[in-house]
Amino acid sequence: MTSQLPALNQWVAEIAQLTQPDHIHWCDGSDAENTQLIEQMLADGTLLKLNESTHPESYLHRSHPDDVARVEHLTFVCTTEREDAGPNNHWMAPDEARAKMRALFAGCMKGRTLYVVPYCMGPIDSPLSRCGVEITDSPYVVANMRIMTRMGQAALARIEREGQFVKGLHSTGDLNPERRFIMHFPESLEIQSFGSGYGGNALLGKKCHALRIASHQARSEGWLAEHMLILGIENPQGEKHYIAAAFPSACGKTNLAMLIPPEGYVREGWKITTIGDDICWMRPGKDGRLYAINPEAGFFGVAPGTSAKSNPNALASIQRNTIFTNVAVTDDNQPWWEGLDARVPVTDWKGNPFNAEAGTPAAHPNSRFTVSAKQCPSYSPEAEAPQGVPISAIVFGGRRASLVPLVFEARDWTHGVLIGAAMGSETTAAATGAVGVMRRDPMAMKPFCGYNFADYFTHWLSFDKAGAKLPKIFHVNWFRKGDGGDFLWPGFGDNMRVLEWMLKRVAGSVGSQETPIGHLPNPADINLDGLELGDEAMQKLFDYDRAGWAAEFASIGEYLEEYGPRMPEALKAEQQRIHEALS
Ligand code: OXD
Ligand code: MN
Repeated sequence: MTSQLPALNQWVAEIAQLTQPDHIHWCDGSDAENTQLIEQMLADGTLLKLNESTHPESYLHRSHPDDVARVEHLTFVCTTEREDAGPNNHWMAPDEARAKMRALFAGCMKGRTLYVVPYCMGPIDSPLSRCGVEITDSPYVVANMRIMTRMGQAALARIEREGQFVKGLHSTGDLNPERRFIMHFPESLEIQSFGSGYGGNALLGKKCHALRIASHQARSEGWLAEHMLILGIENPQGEKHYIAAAFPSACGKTNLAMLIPPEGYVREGWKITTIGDDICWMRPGKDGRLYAINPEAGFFGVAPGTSAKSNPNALASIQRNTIFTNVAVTDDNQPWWEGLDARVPVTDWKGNPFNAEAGTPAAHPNSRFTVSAKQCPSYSPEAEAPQGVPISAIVFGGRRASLVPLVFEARDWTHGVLIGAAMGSETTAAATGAVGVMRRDPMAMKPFCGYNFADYFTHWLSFDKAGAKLPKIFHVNWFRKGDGGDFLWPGFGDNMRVLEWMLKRVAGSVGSQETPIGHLPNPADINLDGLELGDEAMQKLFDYDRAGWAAEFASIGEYLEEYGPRMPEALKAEQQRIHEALS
């Protein structure tokens, strides 16, 4: 097969010439094709079948033990000018990167099949969607892309119509970490990834396209590509609002997106629906509001910690038709991970007998499930709406054991952009490297912004113009700890209480405490019925520590300075104003 687009045929032919595959397969995304690929992967051990009666049509994949997370130190943005990638990215000159990758790709598909994977990020008929083609030699990647994107025939038809697509080239190579690179060429809309089969490095539609390349495209076309979940809230009167929320990887985006409200709320008729759990593309509509789509079609969620208590909707979603990666297995061949339940698995994520005494986890801390969003009980039909959903509030949040209160609201858009730019969080297992180290992660985009953060903040500020009806911006911290080291806020379903307060602020129906860091809630305006929060919790969740924040703002000032003269004056002025107010 070939396509009706000469540019696509020619690119596939060039790559085949370079990589020398035994076969070329154009993916149509059909059930028959998927079945055939699964059978092939079961036969060669790439997939293992899980318990058919408890988890029908579900499979386990064990990745190479050195290939279990995104590799930020091997991820590059290759712009002509180094400054355009910014201090937030690793940079390599495009010619040097192309030569390096050419050498790695030369002959790398001998004995393998080259798969051509046309995909669409976003509903097929949405003007906000963008398409790409991934060439890969991994059937595991093909099966995952089929779940995570609109993949196959319909996407190819749109690509042929539009004539434009992001070119992604991927090979698992020999999985040698010394020969692993994830390169982005935003100026020519290209991605090249070699030496990893892990999700974020290999499913090129996700982080590489929908965030790094798309953020660059969005800047030039006047929209935003963000690392945000999107959820819908319906109140008992039937009014619907949509909230987009940015949190760093493995900080509970999937849990918040699928939240089940506390009993009292359900009784009153509140409902949460899920549009997306990881990525949000938004652009101003004719009425001046921001309209958002989820460019993905599935969830690539972190398994550990997912349970009937923490996220019943996610657990219900992954009982069938699911690909699990690097989880443990029980004696009756069910997938298992830390935090799921009290059972003890027999096999760990590497396929070795599990020894509970050894003190190491049975599932990899970054083990994942890949599942179609349509299987989620809270999935909203609005996720398929071509025009997207209007956003009422944007939420930024990180993991902060100290200092940062439960919730506060920005005074205006510029202040909100500063709140996003100043976000800090403790690192997690979603990327290789130390876990639990506090780092600045502006808008949760540190690993994903395809250009200089200073230009990115300028772009964010530019949305505040005549006629714009922008969402309110909030900051939350579900992870505040007490002096004894325990979390002070119950989190999960109880986060609904904070969302309800946000909607009251959007409606203008409650006041707040004005402070230099923003509007803090009057605790009486947040529904805390049924919670037992002690004095320490009330004080740390709802108050702010002036001296601590003065030090934080000094550090935010130093951080902004790292970006030099490109950093927008308006943001620096906002930082200085707040810093002075705190002194
Ligand atoms: C993800 C991540 O996989 O952020 O979503 O790492
Ligand atoms: Mn993510």
